[in-house]
Amino acid sequence: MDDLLVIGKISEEAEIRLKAQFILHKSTEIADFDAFIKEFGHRIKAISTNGFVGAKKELILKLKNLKIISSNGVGYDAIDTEACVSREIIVTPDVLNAEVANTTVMMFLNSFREFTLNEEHVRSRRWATEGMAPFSRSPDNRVVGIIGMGRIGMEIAKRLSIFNPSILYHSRTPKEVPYKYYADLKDMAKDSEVLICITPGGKATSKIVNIDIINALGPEGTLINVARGSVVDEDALVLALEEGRLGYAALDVFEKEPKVPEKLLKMPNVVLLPHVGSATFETRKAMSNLTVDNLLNFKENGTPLTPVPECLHLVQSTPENSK
Ligand code: NAP
Ligand code: 8YV
Repeated sequence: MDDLLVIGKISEEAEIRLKAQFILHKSTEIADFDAFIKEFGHRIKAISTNGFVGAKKELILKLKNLKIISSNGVGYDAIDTEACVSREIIVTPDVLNAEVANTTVMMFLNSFREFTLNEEHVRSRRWATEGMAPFSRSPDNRVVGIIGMGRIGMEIAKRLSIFNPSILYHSRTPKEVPYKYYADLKDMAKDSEVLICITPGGKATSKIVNIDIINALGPEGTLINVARGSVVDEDALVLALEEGRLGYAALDVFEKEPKVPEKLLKMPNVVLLPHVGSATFETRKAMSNLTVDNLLNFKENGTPLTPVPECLHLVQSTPENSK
């Protein structure tokens, strides 16, 4: 049996399925990790991890016989792709598109209809003492710019359609979609009332939403980030909200999770979520199943089901990959 290093928590069901095919080493039960690597490192052929913890370069380089890293999630910015040139990275795309899009729609609605503030008006008893809560803005007929028109971006556009938005989008290449394409992000920000970030994280998208983009979105604008904290310049965002150069923000992701800038915690015009885009029982179960299916398929046939583009050449190379 091959040895599998499990980084982070996995479900009971996943553990049972994996145990039937691998010798499991759970990082949560390893007291001295360096000693573990010295003793067992050469035996580890596979890693199971998640989007939060990923797999660091130092670890990947130490595991000489590592062939595959299976990550529970679609973003793999926490896995060092450069260190992985000869190992496969697999993720769990598509099974979470609908859930992450639902979360985004909730953030969009909450930004406009201010449910959190309205709820607080009731809980604090101000409804009884001060009367009706202030009006909020309608989510209907807005101009919405989506940064990243991929699997999730497309689902967001689809699910927002009941609010009759004009959808614009920015990505590196135009897609076959019935929305207006902007090669220039700043031009799109100028034309948008709402900007939604749903690109991968990592170097290529680091702080692409910078002060210029935030200023272009403007004092009535709403920024929604469900991508990665790294995509937005968080300091510039906080300052713009403070100075009224940006109207609203709804954030599911942050630069240094689980740390959230203190100033944001006190602002009434922001919606803050603890990275729960895909976090429902149903979707996390589907993601977990796909993480396991990938590993089992790799073990049986040498090919994972959903490799990331950087690894396609490895998948196509030989059916003996897992040997
Ligand atoms: P995807 O299908 O690969 O789509 C990514 C989109 O981003 C594509 O349209 C791509 O188009 C665009 N893009 C990539 N690099 C770009 C760049 N440098 N500048 C502008 N656009 C760029 O990915 P997905 O499945 O939709 O997932 C997107 C991301 O969402 C994940 O990587 C993850 O970080 C995040 N996510 C967050 C949560 C959460 O819980 N908050 C959950 C799931 C996923 P081009 O290649 O043409 O540029
Ligand atoms: C999860 C995510 O929070 O898939 C992603 O990229 O951000 C989320 O679905 C995370 O990956 C769970 O492991």
